[in-house]
Amino acid sequence: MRISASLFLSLVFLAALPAGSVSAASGDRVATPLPPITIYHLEARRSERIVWLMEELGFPYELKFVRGNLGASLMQIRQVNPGNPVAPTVLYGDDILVESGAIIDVILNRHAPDRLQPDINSPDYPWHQIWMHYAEGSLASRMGIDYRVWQLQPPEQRSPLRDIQGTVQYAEDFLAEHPYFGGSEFSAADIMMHFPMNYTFLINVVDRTQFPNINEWMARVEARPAYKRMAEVSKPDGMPSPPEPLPDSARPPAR
Ligand SMILES: N[C@@H](CCC(=O)N[C@@H](CS)C(=O)NCC(=O)O)C(=O)O
Repeated sequence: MRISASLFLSLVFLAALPAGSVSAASGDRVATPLPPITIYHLEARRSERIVWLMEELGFPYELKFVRGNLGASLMQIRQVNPGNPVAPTVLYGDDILVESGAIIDVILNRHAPDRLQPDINSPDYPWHQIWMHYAEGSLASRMGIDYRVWQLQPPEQRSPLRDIQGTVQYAEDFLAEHPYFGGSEFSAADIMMHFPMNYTFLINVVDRTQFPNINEWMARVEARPAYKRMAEVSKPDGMPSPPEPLPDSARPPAR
């Protein structure tokens, strides 16, 4: 079989790509080589999203945390990122990256543009974007506010404003029609949604038995080999210092 000169050159180029880079992506986006990545981590906290992403992609990374000691892990983060010591803090070459959604976007768009996100022109793409942002912008923020407020003073009636119940219900309704937050396929939006969804159930700000689609989705994504590898390396003992669940009686009554 004859191989044309340009095909031959492409094959040589692909073979020479360094670890962490991929071939030309969909459209005209081309992956660039991945710089060294170090993930500063707190066990079973948001930084697990980046570990999970790297495991899904099969990309190399170094993981820094002190097993079973969130305070000591946070001290490590403070040393590299004193101005904003949060997890994830990611050393990306010489740069320090924060905000899990932004970190995921940088890694995917630069180094794996054809992975873990629907094609930009597909019907799934707007939904993928919505859930990428909903995870922190709506779900995590309402979960945190309602938990703290209801802990201090259990409400006698439900607020007419959107609260965590409606915020989770919206996700439940979406999953009645779609298998993943990425739409028809697993995407980085599922990685973004998992942490706040799991935490919402853990702190008992909603009754998780009311959300069968979310429970089923959670079991399905947690069965992924990359999730299991992430759990093994980044939370070998589960969650240290878990938050105290809200008593059922501290949730507002149904409308
Ligand atoms: N929106 C940020 C939130 C980062 C964040 O608050 N991380 C928590 C862990 S889940 C943290 O580092 N907390 C330590 C602290 O607040 O001192 C992201 O998505 O990365």
